[in-house]
Order: sequence, then structure tokens, then C-alpha cells
Amino acid sequence: MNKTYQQETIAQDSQLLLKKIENDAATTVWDRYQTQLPHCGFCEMGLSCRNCVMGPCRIDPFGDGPRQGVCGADAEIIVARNLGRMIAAGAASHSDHGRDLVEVLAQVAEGNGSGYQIRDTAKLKRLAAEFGVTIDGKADLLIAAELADALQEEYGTRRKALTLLGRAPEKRRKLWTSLNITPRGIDRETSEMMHRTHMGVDNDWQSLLLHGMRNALSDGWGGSLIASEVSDILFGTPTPRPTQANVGVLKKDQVNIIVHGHNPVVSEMVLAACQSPEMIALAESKGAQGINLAGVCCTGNELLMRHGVAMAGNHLSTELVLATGAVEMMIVDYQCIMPAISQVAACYHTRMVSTSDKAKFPGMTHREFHPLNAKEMAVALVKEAVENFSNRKTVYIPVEPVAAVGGFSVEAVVGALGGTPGPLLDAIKAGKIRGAAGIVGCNNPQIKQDHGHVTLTRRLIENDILVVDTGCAAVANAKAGFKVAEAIHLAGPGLQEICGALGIPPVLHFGSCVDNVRILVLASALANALGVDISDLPIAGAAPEWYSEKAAAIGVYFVASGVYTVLGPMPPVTGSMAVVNLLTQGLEDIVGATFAVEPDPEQAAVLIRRRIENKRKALGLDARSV
Ligand code: BF8
Ligand code: SF4
Repeated sequence: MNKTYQQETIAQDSQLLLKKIENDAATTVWDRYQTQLPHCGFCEMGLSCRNCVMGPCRIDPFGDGPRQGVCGADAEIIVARNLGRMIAAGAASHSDHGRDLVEVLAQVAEGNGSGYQIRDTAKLKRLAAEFGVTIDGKADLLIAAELADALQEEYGTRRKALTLLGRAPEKRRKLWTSLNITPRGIDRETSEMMHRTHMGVDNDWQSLLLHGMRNALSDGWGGSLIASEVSDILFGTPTPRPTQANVGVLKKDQVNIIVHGHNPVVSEMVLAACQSPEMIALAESKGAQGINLAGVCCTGNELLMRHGVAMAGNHLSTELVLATGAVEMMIVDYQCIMPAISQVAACYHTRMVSTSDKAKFPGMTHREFHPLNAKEMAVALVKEAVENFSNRKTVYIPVEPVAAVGGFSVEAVVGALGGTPGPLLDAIKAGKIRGAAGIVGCNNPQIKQDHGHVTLTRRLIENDILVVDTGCAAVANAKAGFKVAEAIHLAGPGLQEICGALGIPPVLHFGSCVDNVRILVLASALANALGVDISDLPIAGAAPEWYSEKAAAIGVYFVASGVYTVLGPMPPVTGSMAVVNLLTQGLEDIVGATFAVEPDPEQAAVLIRRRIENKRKALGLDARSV
């Protein structure tokens, strides 16, 4: 009973709440993880297949068991097909999220978007121009209508290339053309992956993996990029603003509402309702001091980026925040919401509400949001949450929140630099900043919560590598206190000097997981300014604690775009050494970047530093030995 939970997580709030949950006799993701051990070795290696009903089949990699499935698929084919389907699921998730935003944009344009509006008309016009929509003399809503139409077409376009590839460096685009992996319609690439991986279609593991890159690129330069851009148009392009992180952002004397999921369409409306004078007055009439909205996971990141809304936790904290007994309501949209979460909520007074027709959960009340009803629905939910305040029992908020700054869109970063990426390039050329790393992705109970993110980030910034982060990695780094200007004392002397002069932290919050495209767009801008390819830049990516299919898609579009990427957890590919060798070595000659897998963040930092110094050397810049 004296367990300290230091093996499960480095986050103090999580350790204390795990203890509380143990006393409350609820179970968490960590308990369920233990019940699954040992994991199936065939599945871990990617060697099991259930793509048809002649199976399921598995390949025995070591013993005298089968080397082929019933259809004859061998280890290479099965591993490549399984990886392909992971990428397809991830690309589909981001892209469908993007499509939902485009539909809201279309409704706003038609005058049906009650409560939604165009917040960034400059970006609306920029994106419209990229899609060939004429903007001169047109009203904003007409531009929005034509842009929404063009974006909807982009999902199923018959054209040979996605429009937003125009932002990628020319060398990269030529490379994609020569490899025949230029992404076409967003839906097409995912649909084609499902086709290729059906029994009896693509049985060449290399061509399957090439299509995996094409499918992932349709996410990174298509679905996710549309999601990020349209979110900015509808809700505003982020600018730096102060916020706070960890479970201490919950307030003992206020009604606490948590939003969980990914799509800002619901959470933005909930925020507006929480800020309405009527709702605040209602809360006060119930004895609360106000209404406190906080986020978890990526819908939290969306609100944090645009409004400074505080972040209660990342993926592995989503159940724990409920154990505070301080949450009146959790409102979810979709993705990364564990179906067991209502079981934890049932131990407390928290109301659980699902909002999307495509994401329903056991133990949740379903209230469907549409652009037409969103405003009223959000008010009704907030009212219900306020009324639930009186049902609170014991409240346990065991920590104080940590200060952070969020909101670093590419526009904000370039703005802070004086309007061009030039000063950043100068700092890189002068060696004050050695390079940059994107640290992204999830938590995973296989890895001590936040340990991978925080350790890797610490080592990189102390070696003068600027870190930009997204998703649950970004929340881990906020909880660790890396995201305030004062954190520059943790950085090496060069990074300290540059960040100090600009008044920015050494770790920049770039947003949610779809916002990984902001990293691609910034990398492209740097490469274009230098007249080189993305793969020539002293940059790297890392997903130290990834778990999801979406993270697989992100990793693959990073690598296919030329960004060397270090994964913490091993993907299920070790059943085929041919696939492993291609992903970790062969891709260097094909797309100029590879994956590495390194669960130890100290070693991952060495790999990234080495990569960055090698790229500096190749560019003729000074290089340190690592
Ligand atoms: O899209 S980082 S656990 S919350 S998948 Fe999920 Fe992973 Fe978090 Fe955001 Ni991204
Ligand atoms: Fe077995 Fe082949 Fe069917 Fe997969 S596709 S389950 S390997 S028969």
C-alpha cells in the first residue's frame, strides 16, 4: 500500500492520483496493461494476419512452425501489410477530422454555422489563393464557400497531386515524382492501401511500403494540413500566450469542465459557453466562484494554442484527472479516448458526454453536435455541469499548476523573428542554434509517463538544439516547466542567447497532432530559404512514447518528407528483417531519411545530435563531434 508509482510516471500529479485511485479501488490503463502481459509475440513482431477468413494466420519466425499463411503470404508481406493498414488508419483519422472542419467552414459560408465564424480572413484568402479561388472583390463568405468546395474536392480529386504540395521544396517534390509516391486524392491513397492489403493484391513488400509513404504523405500534406489550416481560419491562427499545465489547473472552488479529444469544433463552443455571463452567474448562484474549462489531449492543445486554456494532462492522465473528484463534466469528441474512462468517472460524480455521431462510448450520455445546434448544445451541457457542482464529494487536487507559454504557429514564430525565417537561419549558420528537433506523439504505458519526452527534450536543449513539440509530448514538456522564458537557463549558451534575445522559451508549443504539419511547413520554409531539400537540414523528429496509428502515419510522413525520426516504442515490424532494414537504413538512399528505434531517451538524444552535426557538416557549417 506504500507504492509510490515512480515506475509508472515521472509526473508528480500522476503519482499522487494513482495512489488515490488505488485507494478508491478504480482501475486504470496501467492495471489493464499488466493484465495483457506477456503480449502475443506474433502480434508484437507484426507476424499475425487476420485479413481474411482462410486465416487467421501467423508466421513462426524461429521454430518449425509455418513460414507462410494459408494464402502463401510470408513474413515480409504480412509485416508490410500490417504496417500499411496502421498508416491507413492514422491517415484516415487525421483526414476525417480535417473533413469535419471543412464541413463547418461550408456551413458558415452558407450562413448556417450558428456561433461559428471566420476568424482569420487573411489566412482564408491565402489558402483560397493556393487553391486557385479568385479573391478580388469577393465577400469573405463567398471565398469561404468556394474554398470549402475546393477542399472537399481535394479529398477525392482526380488530379495527380495534392494542391498543398506546392509548399514543399522543389527537390522534394521531384523526388516524390521519381519514386511515384506523389500523394493524390486523400481518400484515394487510404482506400488504395486497404485495397492493396486485401488478400491477393500487392504481395511485394517494397511496393507496399512505398505506398505506405504515399498514404502518409496524403495525411501530412493533405488531411492534417487542411485540418490545421481550416482550424486557424475558423478559430484564429495561434499567437503566443500564457497558460498552465498539470492537474493543478483544476479549481477547488469552481465548476470544472474538461474537454477531451481532438476536434476544436466542439471544444471552442464549450469555451464560449463557459465564458458567457449567464453561465457564470448560474455557477455563482450554485456556490461556485466561476467556471473553469481545462483540456486533456489534443482538443486541449487546440484551445491552449488559441486561447491559453490550461491543460490538465496528457494521454495517460485522462483517467487520473477524474480521480480529483473535482470534474463536473468531461466532454469528448474523438480519438485517444479510452473506452474504459467512464468506469473511472463512475467512481466520482463526473458526467461523461460524447458529442460526435462517429464516436460513442459505453457509460457516456450522447449529445450530438452539429454546426446548427452547437451553440445551444454547448450552453445546455455547461448548464448541466454547473448543476452537477452540488454533487461533489471529496476533492483532491494535490499539486500547484506549472506556468507555460503556448501558441507558436509558424506565423507567430516568423513574426517573432521580424517577418522572415532569416534570423533563425543566421543563428543556425553561426552555430548558436545547432539545429531543431520536433518531439511529438503520445504516452504509452510501456514507457514511464513523460520520461521519454522530458529527458530527450532536456538533453537536446542543453546541447543548443531548439525543440518544437506537439500533442502529448508538448503537454509533458509543459508540465516539466520547459515552456516559459525563464527555462532558458536549461539551454546551452547559444540557444540561451537567441531565445533570451527573442524572449521565447527553448521549447516551443506547436499545437496538437494535426499541427505536426506546422513543423513540415516551417522546415519547408527553411529549406526553401537555403535552396536545399528538407533532408539537408540539421533537423530531426522523435516520438519517444508513441502508441497510436496516427503517430505511425506522422512518423512515416516525416521520414518521407526527409526528416530523420527516432521512435521510442518499437513498431510491430521485427518479424521481417527486410522491412526493418529498409525502414532504418535503406530509406536513407531513397528519401534521404530513416527511422531509428531507441527506447532510451538519453541514447535517442545522442542519435539526434549526431544526425544534426552530420547535416551541419554536409552543409559546410561548423560541426561538433558527438
Ligand atoms: O493526436 S499525441 S495520445 S492525444 S495520438 Fe493521442 Fe498521441 Fe496524445 Fe492527440 Ni496525438
Ligand atoms: Fe492468412 Fe493470407 Fe488470409 Fe492473412 S490473408 S489471414 S495470411 S490466408
